[in-house]
Amino acid sequence: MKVGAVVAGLALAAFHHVAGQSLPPGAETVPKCTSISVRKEIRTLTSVEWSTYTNAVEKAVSDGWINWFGFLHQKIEKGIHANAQFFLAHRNLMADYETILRGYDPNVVLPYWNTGMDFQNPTASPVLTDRFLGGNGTANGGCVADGLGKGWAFTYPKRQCLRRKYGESRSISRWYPPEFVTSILQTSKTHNEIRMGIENSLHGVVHLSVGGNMNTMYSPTDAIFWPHHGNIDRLYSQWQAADHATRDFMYDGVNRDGSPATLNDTIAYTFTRAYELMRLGYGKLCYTYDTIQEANGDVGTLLSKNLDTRGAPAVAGKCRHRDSSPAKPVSAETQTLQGLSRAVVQKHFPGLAGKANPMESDMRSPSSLHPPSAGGDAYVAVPVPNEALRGKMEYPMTLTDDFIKMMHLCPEEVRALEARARKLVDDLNAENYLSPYMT
Ligand SMILES: *[C@@H]1O[C@H](CO)[C@@H](O)[C@H](O)[C@H]1NC(C)=O
Ligand SMILES: *[C@@H]1O[C@H](CO)[C@@H](O)[C@H](O)[C@H]1NC(C)=O
Ligand SMILES: [Cu+2]
Repeated sequence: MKVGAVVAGLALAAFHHVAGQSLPPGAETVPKCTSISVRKEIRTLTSVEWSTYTNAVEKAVSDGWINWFGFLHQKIEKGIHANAQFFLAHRNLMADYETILRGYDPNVVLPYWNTGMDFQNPTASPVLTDRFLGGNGTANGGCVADGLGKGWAFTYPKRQCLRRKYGESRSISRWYPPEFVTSILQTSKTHNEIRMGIENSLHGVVHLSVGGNMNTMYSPTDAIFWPHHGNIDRLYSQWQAADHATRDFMYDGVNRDGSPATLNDTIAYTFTRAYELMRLGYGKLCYTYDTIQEANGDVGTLLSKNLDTRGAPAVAGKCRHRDSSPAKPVSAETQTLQGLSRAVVQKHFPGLAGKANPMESDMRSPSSLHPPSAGGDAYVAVPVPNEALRGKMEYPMTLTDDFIKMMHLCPEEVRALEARARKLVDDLNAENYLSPYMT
């Protein structure tokens, strides 16, 4: 009893208090980045940004790096899925991948793909066309023949082309709508809750329904893997940014071996500890996301790809301490949720019942995919919701037992989350809701 109290006291004393935050042991040694890049939605890249990215990716593929990432991911699969390390391990993998790409071109910034915006008809997404990542595999061996994945070939795990087969074991129909993602952001109070809520839902259905390489443990060999996981990391980062003081170092749940997760844990197959990967803007995580910038009311910085924080402490401060930020914009899309009945808002979107925190919304304005004139050659789409679909949102597709097994997911957790998504859809339809993404 007494010993326990002393240990707890020491642990507390060891926390460093910096700017209102308690830093766990070790975290004070992780250096602050001197330069921050902004990861953007893939559709909003200018043609120069896109070719900077794809030229580096093509070189990494032909040099065999992509084999390495496929191998590594498969090697550590059990350590990094369905447990506490999911977000941090993939965050780390992406940072390493970006470092490799920057060896070819230092201007590379990883994009992300907001799959929620395409939830209603994934195969019609412009992202899955020749303009971006390419589409379904062809009849010729299932090999991808357009977009970024065109003609890719690997030696791991055997000599083969990049394959996709839409819906090979579950039809590629509805994904998870931004409304569901928003609900997860607003109701998750622990690291484990946000991890389960994202990993078991949109993370899984994209892997499964694209099929081919994406439906294997060497999925980093598909060009889709990286922008997809960029999106997963974005949502986790946004959830953290909604309450920096509490969530920047919130880490809980269990590791693969059942031991409780701690910030001093080593991430599977690395020398990197959890506390080094918790906070964007520190250590190897020198980036943020455009949606975080937008929610900060910091849209101007999006005009420049790299936000250099040297000599601009006001901007850096604004990104980190939401209390010092000016009033935040709440998008028109978020307002459509606020128009729902009190019962539905309280049940699914409790964050909207009080003072809405834009970080906890994934209801992104479709017009933000229409970037300012500097990116005038970017993809332009301002979808218009279809009145005929009011009250007709459909259930998201579900995971297969085989996929759940391959990903080492907990079936009860997955099925409970799927049921929750169906309840959300039922409740929205009962109020004759029209999603701005149902076009
Ligand atoms: C973290 O773990 C290492 C051993 O793996 C140990 O040397 C170090 O003291 C630990 N740090 C803390 C703060 O517990
Ligand atoms: C995807 O391509 C395969 C052939 O590789 C074809 O059998 C399948 O019908 C296609 N799926 C869709 C949804 O287009
Ligand atoms: Cu993974």
